[in-house]
Parts: sequence; C-alpha cells; structure tokens
Amino acid sequence: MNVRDPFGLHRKSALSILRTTASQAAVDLTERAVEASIHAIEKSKQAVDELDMSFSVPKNVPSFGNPQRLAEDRVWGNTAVTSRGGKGASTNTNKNAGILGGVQDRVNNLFDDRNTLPMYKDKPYAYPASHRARPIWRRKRLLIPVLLLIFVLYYLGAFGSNHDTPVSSAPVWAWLTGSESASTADWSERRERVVEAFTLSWDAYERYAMGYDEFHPVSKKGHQMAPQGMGWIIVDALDTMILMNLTSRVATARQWISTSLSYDQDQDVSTFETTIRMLGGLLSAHYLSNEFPELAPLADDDPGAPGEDLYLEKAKDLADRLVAAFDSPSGVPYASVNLAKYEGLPAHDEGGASSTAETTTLQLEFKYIAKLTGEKYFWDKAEKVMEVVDNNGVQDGLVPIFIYATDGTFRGQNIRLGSRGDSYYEYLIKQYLQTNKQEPVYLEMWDESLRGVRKHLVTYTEPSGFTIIGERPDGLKNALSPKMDHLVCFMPGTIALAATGGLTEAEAKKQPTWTKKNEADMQLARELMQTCWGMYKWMATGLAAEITYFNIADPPLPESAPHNPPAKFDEDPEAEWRKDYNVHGMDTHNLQRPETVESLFYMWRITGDVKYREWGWEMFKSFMNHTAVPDGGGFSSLSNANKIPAPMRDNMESFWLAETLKYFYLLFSPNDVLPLDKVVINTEAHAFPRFDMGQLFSTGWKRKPRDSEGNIIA
Ligand code: DMJ
Repeated sequence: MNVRDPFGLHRKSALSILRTTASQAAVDLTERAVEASIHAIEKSKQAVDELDMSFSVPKNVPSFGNPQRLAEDRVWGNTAVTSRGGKGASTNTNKNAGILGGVQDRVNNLFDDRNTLPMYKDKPYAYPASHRARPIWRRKRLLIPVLLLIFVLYYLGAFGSNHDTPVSSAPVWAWLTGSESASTADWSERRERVVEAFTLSWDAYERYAMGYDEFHPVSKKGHQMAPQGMGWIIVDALDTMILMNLTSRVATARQWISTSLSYDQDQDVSTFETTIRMLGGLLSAHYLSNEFPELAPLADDDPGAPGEDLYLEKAKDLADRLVAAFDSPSGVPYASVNLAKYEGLPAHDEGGASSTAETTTLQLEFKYIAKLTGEKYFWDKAEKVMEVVDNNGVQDGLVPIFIYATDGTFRGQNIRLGSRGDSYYEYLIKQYLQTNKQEPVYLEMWDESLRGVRKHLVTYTEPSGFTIIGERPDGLKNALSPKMDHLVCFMPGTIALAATGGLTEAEAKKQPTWTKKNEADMQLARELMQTCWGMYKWMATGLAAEITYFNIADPPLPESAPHNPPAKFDEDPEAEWRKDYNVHGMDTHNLQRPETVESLFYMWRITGDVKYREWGWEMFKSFMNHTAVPDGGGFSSLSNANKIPAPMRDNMESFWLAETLKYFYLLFSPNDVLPLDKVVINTEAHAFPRFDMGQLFSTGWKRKPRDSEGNIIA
C-alpha cells in the first residue's frame, strides 16, 4: 500500500522511525494505529477537498475515522435535528438548503457554541469552551499543528482506550498466554482486559451498526427490530459503560437516546424483554448517574441542560406504554405490547398463554419506577401478578412455565428453572431484597420454592456425583429429565444471595437469623456452581453449550443421597468426570450468555473464595480466544462451542454488553463497586437501589392459607 500522509512521510518511513525507538512488539501494535491514523488523516483531507474549505476540520476531533465522529455525522446529517430542551423539545432546522448546504450546516455547527450535539466535549477530548469561540482564521492556522499533535499522540497511545479499535485480523493478546496464580494475579489489570473487550465490542457496533437493534459482527451489518430502532443494544449497554467510566461512549449513547430514540412506534414488542432490557437499562443508567457520580461522569439530572432527566423521562414514557400489557382480564400481562397503540397482545402460540417467568419478571422494574415517579399504578399492576400466580396454589412452589393472561391459570405442567421458568424464582427473592425486606411474603415464596427444587428437581450425576437441577416436563408426578439449560446457572448465585441477603458469608453467619438451613443453602450454591463450571470445562472451547444433559441413576438419587464430586476437573480428555456430562449436537451453540459468570460474581463476593475469580478469568480467556471476530468486528456468539476453530453465529447478543462483560468487570472489581447489600441487580444485570416502601406503597395482598406442600386449604 503506497499511502502517504499529509506531511510527506511515506507509511514505511514512518514505521522505520518508530522502529528505532520502540520494541518490535510495540511497533506491531503501533502499525495498526499508524494505518488508522493515516486513514483518519486521509479522510480529513478528503473532507477538506470536498468542502474546499481548509478550515473545515475542528481541532478537537481526535480522528475522523472514529465511530464517534461517524455517529456525529449521522446525527448532523439529518435535515432536521431534534434536540431536547428542558422538559420540552425544539427543532433546529438547517439554515442552508441542498446537500452542500447540509454539509455547510454541519461544519458550522461544529463551530457553534450553541449547538447541542458536541459529543466529544467530554473527557478525554475536553477543550475549554473559549477555544470554540475563537475566530475561524485562528483555528485554520492551528489545523496542521493540531493534526500533527494528534498523529504523534496516537502513536504514543495517549488516547488510551479511545474509540479507534484497530481493524485487522482477529485480535491476539499476549496476556492470554500468561499463567499467574491466584495469589500473584493483578485483578485490576484483569479488569482492564474486560474493559478492552467491552470497548472492542462497542466500537465495532458503533462503527458498523450504530442505532441498529441487532449487530452481526462477522458480516458487519445491523438490523432493526422496529422501524426506527429500539435502542436495543445502546440502552442495554449504557449502564455498563457508566460503570466502566467510558465517558465519551456514554456521551455518544446518551446523544443517540436524546435525539433518535422514540418509543412512539407502531410495533409489537415483547413485554418482558423490553422491560428487563430497555426499561431496566434506562432506570439503571438513571440510578448510577445520580447515585454514583464518581462512576458516571455525566449526571442524568443536569438542571436546564438538554435532556434533563433524560433516562427517567424515557423510562416513564416506555413504562406508560408497557403497562398496557397488564390490562388483561386476570391482571397477568400479555406476552406483547404495541408501543404506539398502548395495547397488550396475547402470544401467537401456546394458545395465547404468556411465559410464567416473563409475567413475573417485571416487578423490580415497575416497582422502582413507581418509587421514582410516585405513580402507584405501576406498583399495583406489577404486584397483582404475584397474587394471581400464587392463588393457583401450586405444589411446593414450583410453577408451570405457561400462564393464561385471560384467567390467570397455568397451561400445562412443564416445570423447569430454565427458559420460561427461571426468573420467576429469581424475582421472588429479589423483590424481598428490593424493598429492604419489608415484604416477607416474597421470602416465604422463595423458601417454599427452594424446598420444592430440592425435593423434586435436585439429584446427583453418575459416576462422579455432581449436583444438578433437572426438569419435570410432565409435572411433578412424572419423570425427572436430567437436562440443564445454561440459563439455570443463575441459581448458585441467587441461592447464595438469598442465604446471606448480600452480606458476605462471614458477616451473615454472625446474624441471629443464620441457621442450618442457610448453611445448607450455601452448600447447595457451591455444588451447583461447580456443576455449572463443569459445563464450561467439558467443551472444547471452554465455553458452555446452551443445554447440557447429565448421566443420572434410575430412579434418580434423592437430594439426601451422599455425593462427593471431585474438587477439581482433571484436564485429561479421558477423565472420569467427563462421563457425567453430555451435550447433544443441536445444543452446542454458545450465545455469550451471562448466568455462570453472574453466579461466579455473587459467589466470589459472598464467600470470598478466590477460586471463583480464577474460574471467571479462565472463562473470560476462552471468550477472548474463541469468539473474537477478525477485522475489528468485536465478538460473536458461536454456533458450535465444541469445535476448534469454533464456527460463529454472526450475532452479538445485547446481553454480552449488558450482562456478561459487566459481570466479568464486577467479578474483578473491588467489593465496594455495587455493594450487594445495597443494590438489587435485575435479570438483565441492570442495577437498582434497595429502598423503603414508605407511606405510598404496601404489599397489597396476602397468601391464602396452605398445607405443608403449598396446596391451598379450601
Ligand atoms: C437475559 O436476557 C436475561 O438474563 C434473562 O433473564 C435470561 N436470558 C438472557 C441472558 O441469557
């Protein structure tokens, strides 16, 4: 490639200068930066040529090739730019007509202190406002030195983890081969590797698919779920960026939310997914940016600024639309909602029944927004669902996975803690914790369910004796299926959270409420955690399959049976423990799911056993080794995680950014980052505060009396 930079340096000459002063490894890394930088300068030259205006490059733009800038161009490229002002909205229409006029306006806007879209105003690209007010001729004169400075700083890595992700082949990191032990590991260093993975993923998305709801990292394309986009990836990823202190990316996301996100779309959406991801994401961003300003450089509540209370306003608008799902004859929400029509819609299959987990995994979000807005109906509608579900009087707290919104009865007898059942159980204990343990009904329900899990679903594998939670597809009177969705791996962490209330195990043991039951629950959590980790160890890539089967006795061993699994997973491919696990060919995909690292995070925080961090690090390295996409695509889910090289699915799930990477980050963080006894984390890893119910809210229902199995006494 015979690319020349504007200063007359041949690319190879530039590299040879560098080679005299840097190590070969550094040069290799820098080579990509040189290419990106030259590309950036080429683009800036092109822009200058197009505009025939040598002063058209604003001096505080680090790179014209960077995705943030491309995003700005897209925003400014609109003929009418809508900006929010306080509680109202205003429209700035371009002053110049035609295509060139549009470009002219964009350029002028770059120099206009009054424009509301300077996304690079924040750190690390901050410049005093006075610079922007200088006459244009002064900036024109500074253009070349500034570009030169940027070029040099880029070489020196001064922009740190900025927006320019190197674009070449699949990244290979030297640290992947490191072999520090737990005692010598630098966890803050490891946490930085997670931030890098996040920025690679986000930057790829921003570069190729900004504003799209889906991202296909291999083909480098986006796809919309709704005509204008739902902010699916942006809103889901937002609070992770806030936690990671990725200031400029937060600004980019916030800007998109402010100017491009509207829920007023004639679109049917999943009540559950939209609540946990979008409503949850906005509420968490609101919470983090207001409660932890040191983590969130952009306060949500910035009086008088455009988009004041932006996240909360968007959340309220969305909640007003989603709450229509609860307007069913029973109060159990419909599976879908049409956002523009404020209208709930039954599911297309399963006789119109909703998934049980989906109807009972909305409560944290609606209760929190009720608390924030004082709108009691959000609370009441979400809570009513719990009463209707409980009034079915299921045996031992185990609910079938479908429920009719029409009359609130269950459909079928399929019982499992995997898909469609999982987060019913999760939100029982989290509702209890969210309101500072002021609603004991949810603890009672959780305890009953966990007893039911032990009695009907827990068994042990052969020959090694791992603990599993199986399924009862035909009800409790019929056979146990020794199958675990990866989704079930939220359970070890949630059991530990319930047993300790979010305190460390050592602290919790000192509480007067600590009993043998808590002790036994922690033991169950430890055993299940090991089983879930085994799902990773069993696979060729070190990444778990979507579904794992187990070898069990016939009839299955009861929960009380002795069992003694090996403490470690022998790496020998013929090791005995491998006989306990099995994965069917059609289940080998890995969707970048979070549940196991989520549980590792809880187990580390609660037990303090460093092995959980070590397992997390090993898992993280497997993701880096096998899911990285060439040419700056970020990371992809896999269609077969039991094959090397692993074929990719060409999809990045939004929960990769919202959950999986966030839990890795938290696992390697100090314990005071989101302290577990102060927050509840929703099922999509969005963090909310715990709070007192106060005068306005109360548990508006009581359980009907029932016998020892949970059956309602007539
Ligand atoms: C997420 O959307 C949530 O964690 C949900 O509860 C289950 N499925 C995905 C992640 O696997």
